[in-house]
Amino acid sequence: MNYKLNKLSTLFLGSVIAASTAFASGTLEKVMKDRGLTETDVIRAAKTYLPSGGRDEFLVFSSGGQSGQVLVYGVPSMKILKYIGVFTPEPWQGYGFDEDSKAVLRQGNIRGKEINWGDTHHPALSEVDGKYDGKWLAINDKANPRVAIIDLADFETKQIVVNPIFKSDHGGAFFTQNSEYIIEACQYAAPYDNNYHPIEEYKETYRGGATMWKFDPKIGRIDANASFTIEMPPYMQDLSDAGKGVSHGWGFTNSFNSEMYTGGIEVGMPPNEAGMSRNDTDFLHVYNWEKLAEVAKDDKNVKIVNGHRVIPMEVAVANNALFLIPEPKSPHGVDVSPDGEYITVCGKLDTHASVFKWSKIKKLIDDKKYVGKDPYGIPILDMKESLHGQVELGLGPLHNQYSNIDGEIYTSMYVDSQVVKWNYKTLKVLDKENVHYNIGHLCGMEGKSADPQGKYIIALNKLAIDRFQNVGPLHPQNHQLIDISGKTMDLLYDMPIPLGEPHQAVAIRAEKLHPHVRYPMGTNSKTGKIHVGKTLAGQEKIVRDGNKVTVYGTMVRSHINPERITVNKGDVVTMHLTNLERAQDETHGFTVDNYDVHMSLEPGETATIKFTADLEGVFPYYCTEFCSALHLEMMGYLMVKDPNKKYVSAQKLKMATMTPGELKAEYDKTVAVNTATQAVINSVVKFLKDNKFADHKVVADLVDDAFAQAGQIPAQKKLSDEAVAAGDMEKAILFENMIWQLMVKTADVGIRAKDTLVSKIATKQSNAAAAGKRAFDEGGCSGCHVVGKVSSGPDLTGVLQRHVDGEKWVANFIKNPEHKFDDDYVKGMIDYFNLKMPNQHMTDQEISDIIEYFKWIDENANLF
Ligand code: RUQ
Ligand code: CUA
Repeated sequence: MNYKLNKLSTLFLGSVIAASTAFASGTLEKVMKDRGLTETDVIRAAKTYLPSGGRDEFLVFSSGGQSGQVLVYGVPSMKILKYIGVFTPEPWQGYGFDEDSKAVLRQGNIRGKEINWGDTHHPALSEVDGKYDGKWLAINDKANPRVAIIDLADFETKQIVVNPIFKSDHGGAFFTQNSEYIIEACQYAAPYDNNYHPIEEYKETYRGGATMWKFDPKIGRIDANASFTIEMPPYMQDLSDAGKGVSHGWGFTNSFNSEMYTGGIEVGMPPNEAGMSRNDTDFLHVYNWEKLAEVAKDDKNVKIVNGHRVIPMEVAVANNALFLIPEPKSPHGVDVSPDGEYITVCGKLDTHASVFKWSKIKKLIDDKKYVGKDPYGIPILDMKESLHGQVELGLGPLHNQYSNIDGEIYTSMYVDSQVVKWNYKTLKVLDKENVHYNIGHLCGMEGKSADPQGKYIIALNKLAIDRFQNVGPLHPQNHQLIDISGKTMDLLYDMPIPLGEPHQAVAIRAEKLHPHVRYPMGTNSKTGKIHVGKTLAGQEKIVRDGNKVTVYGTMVRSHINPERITVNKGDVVTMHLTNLERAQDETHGFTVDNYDVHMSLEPGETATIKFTADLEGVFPYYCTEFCSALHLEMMGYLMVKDPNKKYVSAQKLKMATMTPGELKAEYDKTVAVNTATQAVINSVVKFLKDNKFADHKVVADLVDDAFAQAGQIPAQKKLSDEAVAAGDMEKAILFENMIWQLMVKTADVGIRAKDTLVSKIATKQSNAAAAGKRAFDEGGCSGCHVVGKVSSGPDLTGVLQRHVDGEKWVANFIKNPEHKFDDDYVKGMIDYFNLKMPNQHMTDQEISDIIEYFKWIDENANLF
């Protein structure tokens, strides 16, 4: 009865699928017509489409703005791949919810104050000779002046450094060309010390500056003690860039309040916006950080503020290492060309881009040719004599990126909502593309490195307005992908960013990144060292010391060891857990209900949670990743009892037990199932060996994973046999069940290995055969037919040979099955399977493709 019901529902389901896929499948023209797409739409779609399982050419690291995170997505598909917790707790990854990541997040405390958010602005990739090496990512927090370092070996935040003297920053992070230093320039000038200074003393006691964080590219950490700040006037320093090539060793930082205006609407003064943009020009700061790094080493040259080395302006000036050049007012971006010779400044209140030339600046410096000094005694160079030229671009130019074509530069126009392509050498405007709306930064492919890759520009738009479905008054941000490979730009794709306001994003060729998929067993991923809580299978234990309870536990599919923890109310509980998995992507998460703790354990990782068990009661703990078919069983109990309370033990319920005969029967049944499962595993292993799996690295890795599971079986078998010998059949059954679990896991990975191997060694499918496979799967055929196996319908391997003029016979049968229901062969099948082949209403094209697919199956029949 059940069997028949099953068949019926399959048949029913098959026809439903057939009906709905009649729309889903079809020719390109039909899809275009149904969806109202133009040919241009389809070309743009094809340029960004990434087939399932495909890989993007570039990865983008985008600031997550007010989320305090970094997000990672692919280009050209614009598929989001990851959010990295940086300045903000990130629950999924346990960032800020386990002790090890808290240790990183809390490095960002300011004067003892916990800070749980950040305003991330500018990510930067580490460089060698000005080119990205794919090793480290730095990003700044404007709100709480900090810089964080992310390791691209695992995309985790490893370090946060607080700027000890700034009260905000903006012009960071920027790596120098061999990652010697990371520049972090101030934004809103403030006193360096932590004392009160009235605003009337702004010019005397408020300061800007540029901090040069010493970076060690080998270990990927900032050395705060070897870092220093170049004191600068309170001009509100803005974006910065490090020189490269010919200008290597120098830094460039804009400013927007050389007026040193301090507002005061509440006392009847014009607002900041009026006073801070009064002058026609502000100052580009030009400084020789390489020389100042030497200067800073001598205690005589620095003053120590909050434990940090500061080079006073007069020392920098005396060493010929700090200069100012007037630049059009209220500028924003300053971007050094790939060769380091041209420095383009865009003033958001000026319609021009100004291109400064390094060789001209350098000559003025060498000749000591100044046009004057600012109130702080810093020499000023002549703007005209420093300029290569200016170009009228439009309203609100902000930022620049470079392409692989010499002289080609792309500028974002905030007010005009455009990207302008022009040439900074010939100073000619080449093309303009509208974006939607109010673009801030733009991101070229390695577009600010010494080796820009061209191809695409991403517009990081501030407003989306009408571009997406309305999701309430707070709209997503909008990243728009633009194809720049042609003579004119072409806007391809909109991606909503629902996380915060990204400022800058940086893109790198994906092949430069080599992140690992597992850690050496017992690694603390935050330090890269072996974790003090590393625990291997068999070493699990609970250690008590007064009111301190320390758990050394493990997680592996599909159990947590230990499964019961009893503590007293008020105990401080520390749990170290190690994920024993070696298999790729077998993460286990862990939480104890009600205790606000969570961690994510990647294969090989050890991490720690800590809490005071201040609530009495029973608290399940469990694995938070759906890691296997028995994930729900991956749990245990924390029981917290009050030592001052008397607990009356509950009446013991006498559970009904099985007779010895029943137990023996269940044991035999379980063993029989295991024997049968082992036979399946053996057949897979034989297939893998026969087809030389070791020749394919991905397959060999999967086979390793499978054997890691299978390797645990003998130990369980031994325990089972011991239980039988001791007459404890109940226990023996449980161990046999455990063996079955291990077998299922082995088979699961083994079959994955087999499928992967088949895809490696099968002959390549023609386009028609691939289309046929799609039609076969989507059209509902696969509901009853499994290739290589008799299932609810016959195996179709060799079907074309089963009939005279087989191709035609099969085609006719698919097109019109009812006509053959009286055919003797078909009749026999209907009786045998107790179902009739339904008419799936395939088109002639689909039928002929399916026949091609059948031919491909026959060519590879040995693999199914
Ligand atoms: S800056 S666009 Cu940090 Cu332009 Cu925001
Ligand atoms: Cu481990 Cu779910």
